[in-house]
Amino acid sequence: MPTPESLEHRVARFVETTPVHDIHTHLYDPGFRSLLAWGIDEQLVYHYLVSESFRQMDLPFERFWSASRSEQAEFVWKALFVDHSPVSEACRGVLTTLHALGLDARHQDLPSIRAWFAEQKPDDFVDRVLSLANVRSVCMTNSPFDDEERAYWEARPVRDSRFQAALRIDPLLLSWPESAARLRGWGYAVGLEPSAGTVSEVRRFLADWTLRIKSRYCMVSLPPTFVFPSANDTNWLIEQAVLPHCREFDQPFALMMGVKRAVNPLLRMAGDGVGRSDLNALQNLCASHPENRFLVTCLARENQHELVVLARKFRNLHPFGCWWFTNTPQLIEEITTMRLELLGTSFTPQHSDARVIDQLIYKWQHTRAILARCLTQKYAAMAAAGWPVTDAELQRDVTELLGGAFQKFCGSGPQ
Ligand code: RAT
Ligand code: ZN
Repeated sequence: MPTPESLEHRVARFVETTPVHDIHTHLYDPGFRSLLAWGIDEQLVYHYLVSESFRQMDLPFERFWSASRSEQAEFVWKALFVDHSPVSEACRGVLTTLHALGLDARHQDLPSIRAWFAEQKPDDFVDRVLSLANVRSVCMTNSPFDDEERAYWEARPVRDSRFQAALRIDPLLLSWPESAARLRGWGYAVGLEPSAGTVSEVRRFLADWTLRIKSRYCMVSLPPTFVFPSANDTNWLIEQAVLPHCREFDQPFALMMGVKRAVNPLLRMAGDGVGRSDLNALQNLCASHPENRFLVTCLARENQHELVVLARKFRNLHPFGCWWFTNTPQLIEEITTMRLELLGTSFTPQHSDARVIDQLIYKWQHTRAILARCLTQKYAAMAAAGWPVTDAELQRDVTELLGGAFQKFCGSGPQ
């Protein structure tokens, strides 16, 4: 008689074999050649690692920033992998990724790892990574305010359906006077004040880009100082332009709350920090706009419990991901368990935030292991109370958690 498979093993099997829809990344459609980052040097200059490496080297900031990308990668490699043990989550990510690709980071030096990557064909590599990470599709972060990216969209690219678009509008909502000038330059007749004409032109801009890129949702990251309602540009733009736009296109509005940009400008894009958000703003948004849907992640650990409690009160609120500084094993486990205990399966536990396609491998391998552990505990507790989970139920739950609940929450959208 074969021994029955343990619950732990069964849950891990479903979590590993169910493809994920990754709902927020900074990856690009492989057709956007210069924008799609891959390879060991890109992994090493990931800003998560850059900020850690400055703690372990004396190098002046300017010396690092004036170095070539490959020299920067060498600085990081030496500081974090050679001179010290690669203990941190971002360092471990490089190890997991190289290991999964069949490379022995311990016994190969950086030049030989580079030589291996140099032999890969980009398109084949993308396929291999998606398959190793068991990722079905990813949402990109697409900004009309990024000149290099805008040029690709204006050339009407042939799309790879695995790479879905999300319209990122931070400059529109957070730097209105400058963005208004850019909109005028692109032919939208906006003024600085929220007149009916300006609002309708902002909506025309949002509609044009939603249709051009076939966006699934609109997205912004917000500082801890965000309040709603309030008499400022961010508020009238959200209330009069973004929310009506989302209703018209039957799409959620995604808010990433709690980032303090450029806490240390010497670190450039590695210099952002975290602050506790005032979730009264989110409560007010959800309560005053029940016909809108909000996808929300919070950067501060201190906001996680309040976010989950709010989601119990508002079904138009869908928590997602363990974002950036909360994407560490201990916090993922804490946050995911809390969400399961208070929301069941009606949330999306994780997004990868990958900037380098290779990172999909480690982000999902690490998250899957924790998700399986959290779920096993919950199913064991259910079994102890007389409700052993069936395979069909397990598959349904895992599918929901790995993107299915998000897809339902998104609605059909414009496609
Ligand atoms: O996690 C990150 O890579 C951050 O730099 C941010 O990009 C953040 O995820 C964001 O989308 O603003
Ligand atoms: Zn991001």
